[in-house]
Amino acid sequence: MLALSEDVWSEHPDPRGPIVVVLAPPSVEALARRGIRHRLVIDDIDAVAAEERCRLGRRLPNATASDWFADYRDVDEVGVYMAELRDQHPGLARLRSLGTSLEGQPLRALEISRGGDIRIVLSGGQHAREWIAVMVPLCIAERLLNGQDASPRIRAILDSVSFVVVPVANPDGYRHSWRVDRYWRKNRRGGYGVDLNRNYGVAWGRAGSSADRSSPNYRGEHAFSEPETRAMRDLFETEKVRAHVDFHSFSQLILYPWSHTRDDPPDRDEFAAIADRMSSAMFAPHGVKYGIRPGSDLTIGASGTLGDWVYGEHAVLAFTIELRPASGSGGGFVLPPEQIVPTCKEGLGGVLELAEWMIRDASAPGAGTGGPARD
Ligand code: 0X9
Ligand code: ZN
Repeated sequence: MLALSEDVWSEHPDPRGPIVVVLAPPSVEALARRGIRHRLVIDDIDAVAAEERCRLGRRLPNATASDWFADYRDVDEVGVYMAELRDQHPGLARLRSLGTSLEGQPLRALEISRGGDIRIVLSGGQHAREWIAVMVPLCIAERLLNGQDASPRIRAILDSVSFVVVPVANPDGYRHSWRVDRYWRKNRRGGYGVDLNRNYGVAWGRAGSSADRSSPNYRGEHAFSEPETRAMRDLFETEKVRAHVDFHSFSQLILYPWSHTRDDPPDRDEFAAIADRMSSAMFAPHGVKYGIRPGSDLTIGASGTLGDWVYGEHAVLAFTIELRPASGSGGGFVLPPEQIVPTCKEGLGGVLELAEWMIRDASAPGAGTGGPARD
């Protein structure tokens, strides 16, 4: 089955469940001939991308602040918007450069801090085509900054928690997915690209990653071979981070370590308890369900992921959130723009819940002595 497919779009939380794959028409016919059960969820992914492109072409330039999240934004627009947020909130927001991508683009982070010493990193866009995973962390940053006046809850969180938001962790791939290939996943190394979420140094090279450059899961020459993953490594190595959410799409899942092994992580119970709260908070705004799983539960494992590295190397509580849609029939990576703001509300709900958990955890008796995986 997998041999017929060029690209797995999403896995199923049940290892025996169906996966969403991209197939050329002759391969679809081959499936039928072999009697493999299947269902067509999107007839023509190129037509879907062309329709989106057409819409984006008609979009008015210079979106105003109030409609910025009405549609997707390219890497340059994201950079300008991050600078605007910084300018609107001097003293609270700071723009940082974490490094430079392979093609020379800045790896930008927006730091939101009133001095709170619990640090949470929110990242998105490791996978170029997952556009909603760029918009959501940025929109969460916007809500934290602009929502605090009206929200005592956000103010209380910002008293204790500092956020570092990296919405475009793969700027070259993201630019390529806007300009050339909507379904591009990796960075742009050598034109073939490295899957950044297989390039980290915990279990690098193991199952669920590929040594083949043409694979969507190509892991690179060695761990941290890519400037984009080295920049993230430096971020986690230079400051003590307590929790991390890496946004992806799609499948509506909250994943926690490990992805590379079925062994339970030392903090399994805490992960499951936090994820449970996050999932409820994400359900609250619109009744949309986000399932909870260790990453290794998915059909195919993954080795060398960012989440496994930050947890395994730095004991950071690491979640990977797969945003909307639930499945390929919801559009896959091409999520309708009307869903950006609702998906952001869900993401914000999850992140606020995580932040409050971390605050309670830090003030609990014995806090700081840590569990088995903490220093
Ligand atoms: O494969 C990935 O890197 C993530 N999924 S995505 O569809 N956004 O590419 C998930 C990583 C975690 N886990 C497993 N695949 N087990
Ligand atoms: Zn992804």
